[in-house]
Amino acid sequence: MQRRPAALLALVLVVAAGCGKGAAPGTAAGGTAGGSASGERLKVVYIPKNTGNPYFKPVIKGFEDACQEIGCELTTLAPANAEGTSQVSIIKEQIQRRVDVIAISANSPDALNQVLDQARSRGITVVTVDSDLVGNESHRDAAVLPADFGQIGEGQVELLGSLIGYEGDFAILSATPDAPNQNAWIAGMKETLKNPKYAKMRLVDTVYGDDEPQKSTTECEALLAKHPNLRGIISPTSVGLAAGAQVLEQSGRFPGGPKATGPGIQLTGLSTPNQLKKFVQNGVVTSFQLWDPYNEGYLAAYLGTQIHGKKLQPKAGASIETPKLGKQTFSEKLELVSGPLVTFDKKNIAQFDF
Ligand code: RAM
Repeated sequence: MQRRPAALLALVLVVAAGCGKGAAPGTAAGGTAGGSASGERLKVVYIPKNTGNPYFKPVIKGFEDACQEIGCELTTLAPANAEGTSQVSIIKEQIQRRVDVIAISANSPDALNQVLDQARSRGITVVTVDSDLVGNESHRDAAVLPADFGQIGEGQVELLGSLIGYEGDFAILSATPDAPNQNAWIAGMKETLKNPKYAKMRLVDTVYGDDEPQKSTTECEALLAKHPNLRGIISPTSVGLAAGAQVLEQSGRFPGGPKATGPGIQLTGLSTPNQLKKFVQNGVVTSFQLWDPYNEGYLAAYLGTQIHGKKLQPKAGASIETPKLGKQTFSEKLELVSGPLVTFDKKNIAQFDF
């Protein structure tokens, strides 16, 4: 996992501030290795899930750095919300613009199939990043995932289990109901719960904050009101976990908190260290997990441009090598894993800045 200096982080914020639907393209200059046959630099567009989510800033920074190294031209455009069809019109515009590579963190496992097929029939390379077309993988060329999707769900259940003594009611505060990555991780959690080790943990509710801070806050407050015996919450979304931590702090029901019943409620999930630092340091959240989102963007830029330039043909067992991340090998579903999954707690969180 990389620890990037504060100066670089500030640059991310400046560049990302200009990103959004209709915003001026963020263009990274560089060498010529990513040039098309005609000698022009390859045009890469990255489409995150939505604007205003700090998670995507380091992903974008990874794309920018890779495009500097490769010599491709990068544009980032995101819809205002993470609803299932919100990315369709952006993809259509990018087909018109004749980009070479579309990299996308998908908001739906299937609503994009048709428009992505259209893009590919025009010679555009399509790679997914962070959120894949789960079950519809044939509509993209390849994917970058942060970790094996099954393992993320398993890791989350094990982490919560270790925090609550493997016993008690818990709920999930997710992103949107369609989110392909969260849904795959939740499926992994449910599978894991079948293991006798977790027989005394009971999933009592799953709610959706839509990766919006306000909706996530309201949904988390409702969970606390509805389930007085709740021992834990897993929020496998950076937006949900940050909002949930705020709610739990205000409720006083965190472990050792003024309104805690017994051992209190353990809130965990996936979020960025910078969003959670304060809550780990003041004891509202004990531990949570993530990977470095930077690696996803960095690897995806190499993946998309190498496929487009016919330097790489994705197939199971084949591999790609990048200057910063070394060698990675494709899975059966043509996924690359940028990883690693890291657990953050009071002991290590100060070391991370993203
Ligand atoms: C949110 C998004 C993203 C996910 C992280 C953990 O920012 O839903 O796709 O990877 O959480």
